[in-house]
Amino acid sequence: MSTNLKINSQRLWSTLMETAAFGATAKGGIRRLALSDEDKMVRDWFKSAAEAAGLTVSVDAIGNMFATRPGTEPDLPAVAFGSHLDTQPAGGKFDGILGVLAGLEAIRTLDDAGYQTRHPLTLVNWTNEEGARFAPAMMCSGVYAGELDGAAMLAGVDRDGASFAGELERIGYRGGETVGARRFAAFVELHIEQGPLLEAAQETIGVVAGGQGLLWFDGEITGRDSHAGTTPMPMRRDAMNALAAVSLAIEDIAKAHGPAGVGTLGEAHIIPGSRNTIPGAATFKAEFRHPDGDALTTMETELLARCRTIAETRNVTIDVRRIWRKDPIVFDPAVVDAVEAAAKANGLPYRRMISGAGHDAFYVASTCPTGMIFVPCWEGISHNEEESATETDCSAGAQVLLDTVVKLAG
Ligand code: HGY
Ligand code: MN
Ligand code: MN
Repeated sequence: MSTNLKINSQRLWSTLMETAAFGATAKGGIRRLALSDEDKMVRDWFKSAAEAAGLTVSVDAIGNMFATRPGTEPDLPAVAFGSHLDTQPAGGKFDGILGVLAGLEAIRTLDDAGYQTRHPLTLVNWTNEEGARFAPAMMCSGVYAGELDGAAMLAGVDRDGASFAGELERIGYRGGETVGARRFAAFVELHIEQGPLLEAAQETIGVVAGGQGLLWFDGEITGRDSHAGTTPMPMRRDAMNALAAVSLAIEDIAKAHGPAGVGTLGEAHIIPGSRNTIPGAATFKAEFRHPDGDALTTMETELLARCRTIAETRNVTIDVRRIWRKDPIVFDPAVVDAVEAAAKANGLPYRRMISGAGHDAFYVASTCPTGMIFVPCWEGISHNEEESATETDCSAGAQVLLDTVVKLAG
């Protein structure tokens, strides 16, 4: 199925390196939190690059950016592709960004060839996929899909109290398009695997058949501040040690539901934060993931039970609540087959697999036939400034994306 349309590897790579400057960190990564000044820089870059490629750019009321190329049959729904441009606090150059810039490269290749598809094509930058500054992750594809409430998301605040709506206004990307107004014929997302399987197997393409489910929790622990020197150990109501017990309980539960189950307590604050005051309070943010929805439910039940026990034995209160659940998803067989056919036609070693990481495609899948393409990343490392991928693999992924999109768009 490989068309004679060949992406320009060097041009793709140079866009990846150029945009890595927006939020570049000293260690070679990117800090580009959603709706930050750095996010604005890359959005502005993306908008002008898209318009220079002849695309019409529209922004919806929650900041999702849609860049559309006309097809020969304008009444057909667009075939869409893309990903996200925001990053983790200490993120890498490829997570999300590859999917957007490979989409731009696909458009540029079609322009060079003067090739027009039947369906219009729409390249998408989804707002706030990471959920690092404003929870949850995959937020604005979730609102687009009608699975997250837009007003509630706009009212959300970051740890400094800045509101999502205010920040969206500030960077000038609170657009006029109604969220969810447009629907696609299909959506394909290219992404680095963010895990070790493809690299270890020396395979170039992951034909992604689905994704595991996620649970996110927020929690507060309340004990009592007291003097580190004078308070006998049995009398302490130490919120830090209760926090440690909660974190180890999350690890226990994940392992008990292994090997697929995973659990992380990734963010915490202890109060008041003085070496010689026993911490009287702590807040934490945690998550579980599992490919099976019932197992996720059991993991949540077990966590609540463990928190009750920890609270009683340590004489603290623990308030823990689930703030987000995304069920496991299965991608559309026809789109998955189109990705597999493109990998085969390009003679690329591939495997079918499910995604351990969450992606905007997980939400878009509830609105139209959807699939994903993975390429390897170095040692499977991601959400890390050392995240890296090779030009060869990125270009192979972009080629499979182009061929898949052309197949779906006619
Ligand atoms: O958390 C995730 O899986 C995604 O990288 N935001
Ligand atoms: Mn991502
Ligand atoms: Mn990510």
